[in-house]
Amino acid sequence: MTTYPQSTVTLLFFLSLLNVSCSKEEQKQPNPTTFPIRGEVVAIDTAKHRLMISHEAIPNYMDAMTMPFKVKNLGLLMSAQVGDSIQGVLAVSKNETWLKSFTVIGRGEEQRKE
Ligand SMILES: [Cu+2]
Repeated sequence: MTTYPQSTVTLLFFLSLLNVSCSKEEQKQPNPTTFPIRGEVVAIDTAKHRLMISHEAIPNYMDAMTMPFKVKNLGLLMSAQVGDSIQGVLAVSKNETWLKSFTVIGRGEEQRKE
């Protein structure tokens, strides 16, 4: 059996730690494609981290429709209210699609009454 010097073993150990700290997703998809998106929030599902959005057509990606979008950042998700108009950036990787960022550009009926 071959024995390795202690320094080599230590180096390999740290390299393996580095590897674990990078998610598989990031390794496979370092640069997700992004598309601008505009739409209205129809429903909010904080448990599943999803916003149901009635979105306008996204050139070169999809037609206008109502569908759920994953929002990874819970704080961002909570910044929206049902009825809000939002404008943001949709990220699309090989394995997933998610709403990377957005800003509320108009408050819905419910909020305007208050
Ligand atoms: Cu869609």
